[in-house]
Amino acid sequence: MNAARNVPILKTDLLLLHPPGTYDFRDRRDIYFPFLGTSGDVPITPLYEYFPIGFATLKRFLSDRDHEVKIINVSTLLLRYPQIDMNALIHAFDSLLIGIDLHWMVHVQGSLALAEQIKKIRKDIPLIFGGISATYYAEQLIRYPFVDMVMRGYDTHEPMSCLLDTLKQHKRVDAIPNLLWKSKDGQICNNGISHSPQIYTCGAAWEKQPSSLTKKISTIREFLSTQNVGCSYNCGWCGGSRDAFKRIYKQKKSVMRKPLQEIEQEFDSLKKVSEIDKYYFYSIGSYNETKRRMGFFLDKVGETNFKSVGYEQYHLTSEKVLKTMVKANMRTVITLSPESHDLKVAKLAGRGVYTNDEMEKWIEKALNHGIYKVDVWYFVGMPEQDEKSVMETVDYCRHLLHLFKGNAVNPMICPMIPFLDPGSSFFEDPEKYGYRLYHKTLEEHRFAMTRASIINRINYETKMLTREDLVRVGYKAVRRLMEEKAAVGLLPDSWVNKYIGKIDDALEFIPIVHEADCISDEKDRQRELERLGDEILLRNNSILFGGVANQAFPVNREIGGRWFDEIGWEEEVFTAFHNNIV
Ligand code: B12
Repeated sequence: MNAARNVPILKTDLLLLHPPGTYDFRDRRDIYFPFLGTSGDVPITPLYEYFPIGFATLKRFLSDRDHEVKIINVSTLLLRYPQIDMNALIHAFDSLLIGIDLHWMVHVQGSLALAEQIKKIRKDIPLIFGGISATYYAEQLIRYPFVDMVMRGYDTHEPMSCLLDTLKQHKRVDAIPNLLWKSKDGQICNNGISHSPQIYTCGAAWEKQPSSLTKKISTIREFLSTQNVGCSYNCGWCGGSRDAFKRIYKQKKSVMRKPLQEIEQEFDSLKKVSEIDKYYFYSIGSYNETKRRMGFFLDKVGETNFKSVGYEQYHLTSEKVLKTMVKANMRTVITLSPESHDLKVAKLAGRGVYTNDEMEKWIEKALNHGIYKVDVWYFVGMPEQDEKSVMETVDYCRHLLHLFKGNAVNPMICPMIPFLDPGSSFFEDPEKYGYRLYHKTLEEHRFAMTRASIINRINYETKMLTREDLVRVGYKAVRRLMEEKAAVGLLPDSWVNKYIGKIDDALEFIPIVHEADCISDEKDRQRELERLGDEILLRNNSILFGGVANQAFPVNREIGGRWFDEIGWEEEVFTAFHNNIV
């Protein structure tokens, strides 16, 4: 094994890699990443650095069965240490198996390019893909020459354990459930999907945090929790909705729940995290929980001394539950996502279960009960939603800001870009819902993500909004909303002015890049993009670095120390060897 250029060998059984959305984004002069990540509420760059929470549960399940698991968040690593030679790292891998997630489709280019690069250097290590998009596109994915296996399913714990046992014993993999794999002579073999447990097997063990978390003091401290997988609700744009889940995983049931003892174990591990009182705890999917299970969950939240807790809610939470939430944590944040102020659009988006009036009355009650904050999310790209409707949503946000002065109610808006989720009902039957798809296959999506223009990367348009509109109207809406927030004093003028300046720059520069990217003659296109290269790079470097901002907190905070910032090696390796591995 070659300990290339001073990177210590990273020995483990399973090495899980989370790719950046675009590999290798550093020094790219031919892809423009405009300011304004497409994720509003979570603190990430346009590389989408969250890895699937399933990495954490896999690590726990497999470690308990004597399989060593290490995780590298390649995005985090390259953002924090831009000089790193990725090839040197790949040379230092020493694992039985490498796993790459293609959970979110936005990682399509990054995951495939990373796999290709690894295979060029390390033919000796088998490579497996997993995640929602990997399951949806499994048959297309396995055809790439550098992909050896795809593990399908929403719960891959047991099959992955069997696979590692089998690899350790040098046996054949033809009995591993859910596996799609290639034999040595390149034949594609399908083991079928027989492992579909009616529960979600396992929680994470949070007490063992990446070294950066315990050694660095970062301003972003959060944990995330899901008590189930799938969804009870059926939003047509969502690749994890009730129908999408059933379709993708071929299931009759649409929600699989974590056993209560697993939830309990997760909380026990959280209680052991040092300074847990400095962490925000983000609960997603508790809207899928039954009353009894939600009660159990809230008891556990109450026993754990988080700094603050956030719950995403589908309906307007009952007063009884609100009171219990506040009792469990004084700084409770509720996130509502009506998606549009217009009830007709909201209903078509799978929401619309309360009117604006009902929501306003509810917010008042919730705040009176001691709810600390209410975030209200709106979306751009929904059926029957035109530019006028989007701007009226912003007008409505303004109304909310004035009605609830102070910072307790924070409306936000986000364009649904770059992708309409593959596997969602709108994606499966676009015409029926007023959508048109530009990219359908895995390869079309991969190629799209290499396009210089964000407009060309988008995979859909609606009857009401073209791809250009989705970007322009989406950015304009965010811009106006930020102005409204400055006007009511929710955000400081200086932050907002800086933010708006960057949006304006993006709104000006996007059409320039788009025009160049649409030149049909390949040589002319490249020449024109090359001419813009310095300008593109300058802008990319201003967002792809070791800091991150979002709409909710529009000021850069340090990357590193988030629960998904695992980097495989000890942090010192990179600080110490930094100069040598350039
Ligand atoms: C919780 C959640 C989040 C959390 C993060 C969760 C996390 N880190 O895992 C937050 C809020 C941060 C989030 C963000 C985003 N999300 Co989200 N999210 C969800 C949600 C609600 C639940 C996911 C869940 O419960 N997973 C279950 C957990 C327990 O397991 P798991 O992580 O899936 O892992 C298991 C398997 O998938 C598999 N597996 C996964 N990866 C791998 C890799 C290998 C090698 C193997 C073997 C197995 C494997 O094995 C694991 C163990 O069993 C779903 C909706 C839904 N109902 O599914 C959307 C969903 C997954 N998100 C989605 C999207 C689009 C996003 C964003 C891109 C949105 C945006 N524009 O910003 C970002 C991406 C963030 C990033 N990567 O940086 C889409 C994905 C559609 C698609 N196919 O692309 C979904 C389906 C719905 C939606 N439209 O919002 N999300």
